Order: sequence, then structure tokens, then C-alpha cells
Amino acid sequence: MQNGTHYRTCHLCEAMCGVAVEVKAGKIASIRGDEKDPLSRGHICPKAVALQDLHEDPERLRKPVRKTSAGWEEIEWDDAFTIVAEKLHSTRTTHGRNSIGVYLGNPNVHNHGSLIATMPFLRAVGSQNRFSATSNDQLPHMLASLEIFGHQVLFPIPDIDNTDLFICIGGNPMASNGSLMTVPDFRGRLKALKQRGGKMIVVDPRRSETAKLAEEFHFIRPGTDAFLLMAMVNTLFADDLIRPGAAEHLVKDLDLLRLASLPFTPDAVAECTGIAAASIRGLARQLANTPKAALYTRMGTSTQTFGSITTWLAYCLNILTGKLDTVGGVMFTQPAIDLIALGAMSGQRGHFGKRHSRVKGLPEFAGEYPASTMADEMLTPGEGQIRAFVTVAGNPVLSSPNGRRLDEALTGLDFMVSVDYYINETTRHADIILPPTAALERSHYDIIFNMLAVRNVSKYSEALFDAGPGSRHDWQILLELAHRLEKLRKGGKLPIRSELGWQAFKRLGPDPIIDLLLRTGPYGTDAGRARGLLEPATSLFLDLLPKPHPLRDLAKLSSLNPQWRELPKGLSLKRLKDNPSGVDLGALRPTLPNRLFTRDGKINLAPRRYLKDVERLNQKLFTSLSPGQLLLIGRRHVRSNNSWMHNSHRLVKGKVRCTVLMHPDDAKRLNLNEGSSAEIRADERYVVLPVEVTEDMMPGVVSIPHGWGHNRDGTVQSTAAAHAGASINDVLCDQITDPVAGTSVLNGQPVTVKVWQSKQQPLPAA
Ligand SMILES: Nc1nc2c(c(=O)[nH]1)N[C@H]1C(S)=C(S)[C@@H](COP(=O)(O)OP(=O)(O)OC[C@H]3O[C@@H](n4cnc5c(=O)[nH]c(N)nc54)[C@H](O)[C@@H]3O)O[C@H]1N2
Ligand SMILES: Nc1nc2c(c(=O)[nH]1)N[C@H]1C(S)=C(S)[C@@H](COP(=O)(O)OP(=O)(O)OC[C@H]3O[C@@H](n4cnc5c(=O)[nH]c(N)nc54)[C@H](O)[C@@H]3O)O[C@H]1N2
Ligand code: SF4
Ligand SMILES: [Mo]
Repeated sequence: MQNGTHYRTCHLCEAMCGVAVEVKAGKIASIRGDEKDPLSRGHICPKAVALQDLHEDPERLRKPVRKTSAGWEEIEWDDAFTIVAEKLHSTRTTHGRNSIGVYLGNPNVHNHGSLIATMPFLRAVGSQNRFSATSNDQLPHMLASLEIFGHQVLFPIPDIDNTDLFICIGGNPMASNGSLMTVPDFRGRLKALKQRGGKMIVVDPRRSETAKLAEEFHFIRPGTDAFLLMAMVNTLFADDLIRPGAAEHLVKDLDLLRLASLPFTPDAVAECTGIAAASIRGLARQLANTPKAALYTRMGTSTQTFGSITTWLAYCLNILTGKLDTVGGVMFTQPAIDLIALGAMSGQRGHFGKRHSRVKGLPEFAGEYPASTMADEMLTPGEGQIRAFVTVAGNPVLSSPNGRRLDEALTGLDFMVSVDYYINETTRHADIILPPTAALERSHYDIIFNMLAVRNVSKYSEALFDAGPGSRHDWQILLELAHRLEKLRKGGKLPIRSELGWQAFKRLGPDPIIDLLLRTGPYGTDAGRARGLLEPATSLFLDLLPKPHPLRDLAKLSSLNPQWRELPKGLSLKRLKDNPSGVDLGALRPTLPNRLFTRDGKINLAPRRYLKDVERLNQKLFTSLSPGQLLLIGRRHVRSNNSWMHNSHRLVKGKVRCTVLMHPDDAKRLNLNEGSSAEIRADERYVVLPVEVTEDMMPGVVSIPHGWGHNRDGTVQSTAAAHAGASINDVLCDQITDPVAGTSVLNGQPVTVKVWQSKQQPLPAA
């Protein structure tokens, strides 16, 4: 690669920080924040250096490997593709199409090539047994967006740069750098908020890094946020504070919401939440009486037993108090690649509960079943049992509840293939691993996170290093497999038009699609004029996408979307290449009523599936915890990223971070001290971890980070193994889900904690 400074976007978390990578003698000399990036303005976090560590990691796979009795053996790409395609094809021919399971992990969402290639890949596989990290994560937000606004990815984003009050419930942006809120430099933006006289309130069972910067903080008992938010709704009605503002004429079923909230007075919920009634009223009144305010909820509230109701109510609170679509409140973005509008135009707004999983009858969402039921589908015999499994950029053994059970289920498969560059806790079970290029070796465009950003921006980064002819990008791997699977399904030969389409798709890759989407998108040089723009090759490969599909229908879009008319124009891939630090498209702006996709054009405040679940909430109000019971929650650290960055020495060095946090009163009662080993158990599932005693924990609550547990046999990540920790998901139960959406319950499960008797009990098996 050319020496000099290269500008790109860090793809590791959702924050989209601009980085300036200095290359000297073909090697990375430094990675700094890019001051000229219009969103991150020079900010980076300590993880940015891991871009280099990952790039240079000798344990990162560069060639496909096959498992043999003598260990892993490198094989040629063509042989690997042949084996995988034939194995998957023979599995579906013998056992039916649903006998193949597919799991898509988090890094796919940070990879435009994967995003574009997974659709044809999934279509070629043809199985309904699809899973992803979504059901361990933001599924309740997607459901709420679908139910309330009519589109599964239309998220209200806090306008943090203009707000005067930020209420953060169950999120820790100081560690995570924001989620469903792409917000690089949260600290700097918070400082600016305070300088304009604003305030932050945090509600969390742990005094988190974010909570420490808040003017007001409340401990909340895990899993009880729905009670708090119901009581806030109750207060708004009781105090006559309902003022939907911009949404006034759009809301419907206000009265149903009022009725649902009636039993949940602040006094009724104070004991169960652990928050005093006066504080709850105060929260509701501050939200209502601060014109520019935003209430935000995230992981801690979505992955819990009332995750769906909680997320619904958070949306409602913003709407009821006039915060939706107002500057300084919560707003919809207008990204340069507007998948929301494109999806809506082709009737693709999302769907839920169209079918149910075979074993547990859990609902699909956007074609996926909950990840917590993957092991059930592998272990339970019968038609449709998963016998072959594909993982793409995922590590569900560490990321899904009851990881040990999944670990075991994977050993019973007939065949497994992983598209991944590490041999880790999940991919060690694969028969073949297909390693893609690393991030710096491919181009980058954030299709997803631009939809979630606190400012509208657009940026494209070219590949910094050429990985050479012996390498494949994720999109190349997925398209090659898809093409071969389609051919096998059709008896070895495809119709000529289709064959040409595959050839074109494989030759061009995702970047021409990005160019097309940019040019025809809201800010494009050719906004709204897709017809006539498509080169023959492009239209051929668009034909390969499933029907209906937002990109497929691009060719039919000939008129400008009305909501795009007033936006500045001129974007194209070329323009972005000429501006490697990115192009600023301005602050978030009001978009209602154009950006509503419900059938009746209304904002649905009381969808039936939530109202039904309120009954469960009612019952729970009167069940108390047994004394001494501890509730387990997760946490993130700024130097760690889910399960896959612990092989970077620079990120794991220093203080041990995989510990169990507990309050001094709990530690004392349980005879545990700082540094002593505790066993954390639920039924037969347990882990052993060092104790950290801290008043930052709410009494009765313990916290363990996720993504650790690298002591399993057969992985090839030596730095991670030397800092193994233990996996919280080895304790969490996979039989409990939020019954509305099917999301995993990763926060608030009961556990027992005691001194670990090393002599009496072995450590969990590796
Ligand atoms: N450094 C780093 N950054 C990351 C990641 C990472 O692993 N490391 N992961 C990325 C990903 S994939 C995501 S989805 C985002 C997630 O981003 P966030 O949603 O900000 O996630 P967390 O940092 O886990 O914060 C969750 C908070 O919820 C609290 N909590 C737990 N249970 C409850 C509860 O019942 N009620 C309430 N009110 N709070 C509760 C926890 O104590 C914690 O402070 O982060 C992204 N960014
Ligand atoms: N208890 C508990 N569990 C959790 C969470 C929690 O807060 N608590 N958080 C949940 C959340 S929010 C998420 S998003 C999930 C994440 O869980 P997953 O998505 O299952 O897994 P990751 O840990 O992100 O692992 C990513 C995998 O992708 C590989 N990889 C990285 N980059 C690429 C690439 O460019 N291409 C390919 N092909 N592979 C790549 C890595 O080597 C690694 O194997 O975890 C969830 N699990
Ligand atoms: S916050 Fe850190 S990991 Fe996330 S995008 Fe920025 S530099 Fe990368
Ligand atoms: Mo996530």
C-alpha cells in the first residue's frame, strides 16, 4: 500500500469514528482520529488501535481450513467452495431445506459487502431456520418501530447535539459509544450539552461510567423498567401533561394507553423498582416540562423479560411529551442511502410472527427465529431438525444464553461451515472455515449506522491494503456459495440470463450498488431518477435479489420522493472518493408526517400485542423476590468488543476485566472479599470469577461482562486464551424469553453466588 495517510471509518462499534491511518514502508505506523470527519471530529476510543492488531494478527486465518483427524489443514478456495456447496446441497436434498441453519453475527452489519451479499446467499440456502444477533439485542426496538411507526428500522434517534435533557435508561454510551444512536465522542457531546445548561439523568442497576457523569442517577432493580415507564405514563395523564406537539394529529389510541397505565401509579411501583414515587413523578415532569428532551433506552432494557413493553413505553413517553420529530428531542434520520424509504416503496417494511419456530413455537421477526432456540432446533429430532449449520461473523457459543448447551449441540451436527477469520469458541466446531479479508483490506460504507446517527453524514473508504489474489471478501465468499448452491439446485446449469447475472454480480461487487444508491438517493446527483441509469450489468444482478426486495425495485423508482425535494444534492461514489473524510449532510430535521409508514398514516400508541402483555406486568407487580436472591446483569467496557477483540494484546493488558461486581453488603453476607473466587450459579450452569466489591452496584445485583470464556479447547487465539475470563452466557438460561418478541433475557435472571470451594468442585469443563 502507498505510504501516506489514509482516511476511513472505524467499523468496530456503532460510532463510525473517522480514523487517519498512517502507512510507512507498507506498514501501519499510527492510527489517529480524523479531525475532518464531520461526525466524529477527531474522536477515537482505545479500540481503534485494534484495527492494526487485527490486521497484523498472525492467528487471523488467511486461507480456508478443513478439519482433519490430524488437525486443521489449509485448502484451496475452489476445493473449499466445492465441499461446502455439495455438503449443504446434499443435506437439503436428503433432509429438506430447513435442515440447514444459518446464524449471522454482529460484524455483518458493519460490512456493506456482506449486507448486500447475504440476501442472495440466504435465498440460495432457502431455509427458514435463520438466526442472528438481533434477538440477543435490539429486536424490541425493531418491533416497536414496526408497530408504532410502521417500519422495522425507523428508529427515533436522540438529537443529542441540541437536547437540554438526556434521560438514559439501560444504556452505557460512555463504554459502548452508543447503540441505536451512533454518537462518536459521547463525552464531548455531553460536555456541550452541559455547557448549554442541560442535564443528564441515568437509570441503571449499576452506577455506570455514564451514570458517573449524570446530574441525577437512580438505581433500578433489573427487569423492572416497564413499571417505571408505566408509572411515568400514569403521571403524565394524572398531571395533565400530555402534549404530543408535532405528532398531535397523528397519534391514535391515546385512551387505551391511559387505561393500561391506570394500575401503575408511582406509589404502586416504587417498591418493586426500588425508585421512590416522588422521583418517578419528577422524571415524568422533567421530561414533559423540558421542551428539548430525549428519553433513550437500550440493551439493559431491551434484553430483559419485559423488553418489548419497556421499549414500547419509552417510544410512547417521547411521543406523549412532544419530543418526537422536534429539534432536541428524538428524530428520524435522513441517510444518503435511504433503505427505509426504499423498503417502504417496495412494500418491505418488516414483518413479525408470520410463522413460528418448530420446537418452541417462537415468532419469526424479519424472517429470523430467536437465537436462544438454536440449540433446541439442533437437538430435537424430527422433520426440520438442523443438521448443517452456517455461521457468518458470529460467535453464538459466547453470545447466546446457555452457550454450553449450544456448544454441545454443535458437536452433533452433520456439517458446519463458518465464514470467519478466527478459530474461536464457535468456529472450532466447523468442518470448514472460510476466512474473509480483514476490514482494512476492503472498502467500507456504513449502510446501517448512518440510519442511526445523531447527524446525517455520508462517507466511503477505499481498501487500504490489497490482500492479494489468494484472498476473498465476505461478499465474494457468500456470492460464490450462493451461485454454486443455485446451480446445484437447478441440476448443474442456470438459465443464461441468470448465469450472466451471477457473473456480473461476482465481478462488480457491492460498490457499484452503493454508487447507484447514492446517486438515486435523497442527496444524489440523480435523485429519484433510477430509470435509465442502470447499466445492463447492474440490472442483471439486481434481478438476482429476492422478490420483493428494496434494491430490486430501484429500477422502477422514477419520481423523486416528496420528502427528498428540499435536500441538498450532488452525492455519488466519486464525490465521496474526492472527500475521504466524509460529507456532512446536516443536523437531523423534522420529517413527519412523510416518514410514517403505518397503513392508516397514524402513530399507533397502543398496539394490541403490548396491551395483551400488560396483564403479565400486572401480575408481576405483586410477586416479590425471595430474600437474598441476586439478579445478574451484563456490562461493557470501552476496551472490549463483544467476544472477538480479546486477541489484541493492547486491549486486554492490565487489570483483569472479566470479574463479578457486587455491593459490599452482598459481599459481606456471602463471605466474599475483593479478589476472592466466587461461583455464580443457576441450576446446573455456573462459572467461577474473581469478585470486585463496589458501591457502584445496586444491592442485590451482580454484574458480569459478556464475550469472555476463552478457555475452551481447540481455539486458536492465544492472547484471548491467556486472558480467558468466563462466559456470562454459561450461566444464563435459554428457556426464558420476552414472550412478546422472543428476545433473549440477558439481564435480570436470578442467580446464587457463593465462595468457590475449589477442592470440592472442578472448574467448568473446557
Ligand atoms: N466498548 C464496547 N462498545 C460496544 C460493544 C462492546 O462490546 N464494547 N458492543 C456494541 C454492541 S453490539 C451494542 S448492541 C452496544 C450496546 O450498547 P449499550 O446499550 O450502551 O450497552 P451496555 O454498555 O451493555 O449498557 C447496558 C446498560 O444497561 C444496564 N442494565 C442492565 N440491566 C438493566 C435493567 O434491567 N434496567 C436498566 N435500566 N438498566 C440495565 C447495565 O448496567 C448497563 O449499564 O454497544 C456497542 N458498543
Ligand atoms: N449476556 C450477554 N450476551 C450478549 C450481549 C450482552 O450484552 N450480554 N450482547 C449481545 C449483542 S448486543 C450482540 S451484537 C452479540 C454479538 O454476538 P455475535 O454477533 O454472535 O458475535 P461477536 O462476539 O460479535 O463475534 C463476531 C465474530 O465475527 C468474526 N468477525 C469479525 N469481523 C468479521 C468480518 O468482517 N467478517 C467475518 N466473516 N467475520 C468477522 C469474529 O472473528 C467473531 O467470530 O452478543 C450478544 N450477547
Ligand atoms: S468508538 Fe472506538 S471502536 Fe467505536 S468506532 Fe470509534 S474508534 Fe472505533
Ligand atoms: Mo449488539
